[in-house]
Amino acid sequence: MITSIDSVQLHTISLPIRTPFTTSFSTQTVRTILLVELRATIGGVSVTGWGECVALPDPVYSAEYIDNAREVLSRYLVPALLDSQHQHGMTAETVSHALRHIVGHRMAKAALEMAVLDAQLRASGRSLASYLGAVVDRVPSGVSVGIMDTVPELLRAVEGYLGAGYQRIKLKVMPGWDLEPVAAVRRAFGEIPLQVDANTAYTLQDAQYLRRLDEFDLLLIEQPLGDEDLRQHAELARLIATPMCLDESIVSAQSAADAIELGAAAVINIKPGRVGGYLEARRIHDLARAHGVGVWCGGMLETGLGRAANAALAALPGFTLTGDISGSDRFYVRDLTEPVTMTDGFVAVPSEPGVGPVPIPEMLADLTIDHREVALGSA
Ligand code: NPG
Repeated sequence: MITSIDSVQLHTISLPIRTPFTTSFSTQTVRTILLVELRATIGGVSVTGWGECVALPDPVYSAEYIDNAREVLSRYLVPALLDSQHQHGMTAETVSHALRHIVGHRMAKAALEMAVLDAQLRASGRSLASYLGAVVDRVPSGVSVGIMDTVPELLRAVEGYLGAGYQRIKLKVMPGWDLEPVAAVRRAFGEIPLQVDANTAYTLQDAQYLRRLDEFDLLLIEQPLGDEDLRQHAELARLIATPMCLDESIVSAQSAADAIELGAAAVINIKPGRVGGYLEARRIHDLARAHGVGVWCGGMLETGLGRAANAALAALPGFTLTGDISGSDRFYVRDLTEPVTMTDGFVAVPSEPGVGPVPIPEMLADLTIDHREVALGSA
């Protein structure tokens, strides 16, 4: 039980990305990230917990964006947490309940829950992997490859990742960049584990066109249609042979249950930030496993903090597909934390107390573009 929350600070950092990363919705050259640093007293000991918010600077992947996450944390979520803490006491497991009257804002809520969970795990000397129920000490590493200007450029990038040891390639696709790059990668690299991600770029009218992807024997097609198009994904899944995977559409265990029941998802990409935190992520894992639906852990270009935490989640038994958990150096020359490394195609599951490695103070200072302390008032 947490005795008191003593301070909450919000850091916004800007981390340069090695080479521009293009998806169907944007091109990223820097990753701007909001971090939550929460100091709490637990069992008479002062501990600091860190949370990473996966929201992007603009509302192009989901409705949330960084400025709004900062605002909702300061104005609503942190005050609600304090209130609940004073009235009922608090643990990481009660955070989502304490915040439930605030609608949506799952990425902001996830960051706050992650910071509380980190503090709690550090106070008890426990790793996230042990807390969640990890069954392996390393997870296979896949890589997400952005949309490029030319096919030869794409082939060079894929060759480099395969040479580095990545076990699965995910190609970002969109209208105008789909059949040709997929065919070229299949032709050049043979039977490698390959999948595609459309980030909502198609409509159901494209069904016959998307069917042409079937001949490439892909592991799955991820989120071809809009985030609210559950029924249409189910329809599309009946028209194509490539297994249907959902990302943006799955925001909770409820939406996962609906998608499974409707036949809209043969596979689910679980991103803890998107679904409101690691605890909801585990619920979705449990639900999917009970229904024989495979899951894998997605990525949002996290720093080492969220990346290591994702590796812990991906070590649960239902994560039967290779996730987007690449080494820090896939995106960053220098990470905020000690880097997460990919060795022989695997990323180690951290066993240290807490959710992941803490920010390196000098790196945090160098990368910070905004810092504010949330006024805790007299509540
Ligand atoms: O390895 O962290 C990673 C990136 C994986 O492609 C990836 N993420 O839609 O899944 C996605 C995509 C993404 C990136 C989404 C950034 C939103 C922001």
